[in-house]
Amino acid sequence: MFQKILIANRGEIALRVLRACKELGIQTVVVHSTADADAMHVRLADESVCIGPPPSRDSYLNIHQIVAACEITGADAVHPGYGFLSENAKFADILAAHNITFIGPSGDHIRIMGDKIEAKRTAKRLGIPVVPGSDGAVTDQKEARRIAAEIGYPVIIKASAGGGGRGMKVALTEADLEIALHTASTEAGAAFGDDAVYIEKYLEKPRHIEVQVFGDGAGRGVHFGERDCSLQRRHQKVWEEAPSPALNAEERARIGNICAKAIADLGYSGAGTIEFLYENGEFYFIEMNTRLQVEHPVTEAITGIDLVHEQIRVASGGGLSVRQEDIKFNGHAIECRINAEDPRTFTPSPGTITHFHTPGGLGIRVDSGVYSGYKIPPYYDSLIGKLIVHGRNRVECMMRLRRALDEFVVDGIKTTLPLFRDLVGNADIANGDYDIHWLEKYLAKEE
Ligand code: MV4
Repeated sequence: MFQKILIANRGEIALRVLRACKELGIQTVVVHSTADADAMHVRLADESVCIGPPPSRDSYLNIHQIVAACEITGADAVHPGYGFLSENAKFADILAAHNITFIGPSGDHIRIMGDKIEAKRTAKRLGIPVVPGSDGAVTDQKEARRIAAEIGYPVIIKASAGGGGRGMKVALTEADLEIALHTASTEAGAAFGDDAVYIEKYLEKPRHIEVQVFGDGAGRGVHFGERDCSLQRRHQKVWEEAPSPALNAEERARIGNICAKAIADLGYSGAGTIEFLYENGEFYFIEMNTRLQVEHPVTEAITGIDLVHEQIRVASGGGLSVRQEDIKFNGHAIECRINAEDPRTFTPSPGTITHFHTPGGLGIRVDSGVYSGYKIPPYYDSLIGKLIVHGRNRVECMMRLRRALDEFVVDGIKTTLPLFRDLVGNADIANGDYDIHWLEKYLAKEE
């Protein structure tokens, strides 16, 4: 087991990882920018190292500073959290070259999944169902027309270096295809330095369902069920839940087992998320994330398993603590992302939190890095906390969520809490009847 882990992140996830380290009796080092000297994770860590000025590129993304902080403190492993360097293959490789363990998959697996064409090719080879489309990059207009005619319109053009909704163009008919292909490719070249694009059938009203997987790096793979993350705005998830209201136990087991086997065959190590679009009873792979995700607590709530403990165990060579048959699904969980933002326009609202009171009671978890009197710096993501509610079933979960939202107090700044108070009373949400476009349509109506 590791002696000392360096946490290369900030905010609620830095605290989340710190808690897991404490439970496992591992010493903690955090790195922080000058803007985060007063942050909770800095106060609670055994050691802290200031690695630079506020802009992320000079601090949380500065690989050399982070490696130096490891050398100075004698950390033997790095947990990257999510965002920042968590899916940076070069960072994983550099740490390995310094004999520091990256708590995550190999640089090669990160690289494969970062290239969306290569990721899709790999998924297909491993037996994961993918969206019908081009087999690799498309450059030629004639070839694009042939593929689009074959799969049928509408089609979507995606950047291979994109992902998470960046660099996509929809072509409703052949008349749109030439411009869509040209713009997608030009924009991808400018944004990512890689103009490779591919074509897929455009699914019009899917849900976003993702499967939590883990590999032990030695040929074993398991799944921890799915999360439904369809409620999002501009590719930012707002509300996530597990299990998906759209799936039954057979569908869950079928897609879960396909994913677990794929992870085993890939020889993958650590936590991963396989993202699907789900429409008319079918799953279509879109991307794989090679990190722990923001919404991992809903999976923890319904399985009772600490996924950060598992990441640390696997990275240290101790293997997974569970076999597939040990993973049982219990009840329902919902996560609301509390952002320091206007609840209608989502404009960031940094500033001082004058009063912070979190809900409690059975089935309530709040993961947050803030406190009363804390001043939110304007330089980073606006996520200040997550409310995760568990119940024996979805109805109980929703009742408890409504109650928890009533107890939550965040004064001094605007937050997305009022949005959740509206959503929890909405009939479509109560019925689990929503797709990836539901929230944006709802927000447009409310204006
Ligand atoms: C799609 C799609 C429809 N058809 N691919 C957006 C994020 C990126 N991960 C993939 N995305 C989409 N890919 C096909 N073939 C619709 C989206 C999409 C979306 C997906 C998940 C959650 C929210 C979304 C919002 C708009 C579009």
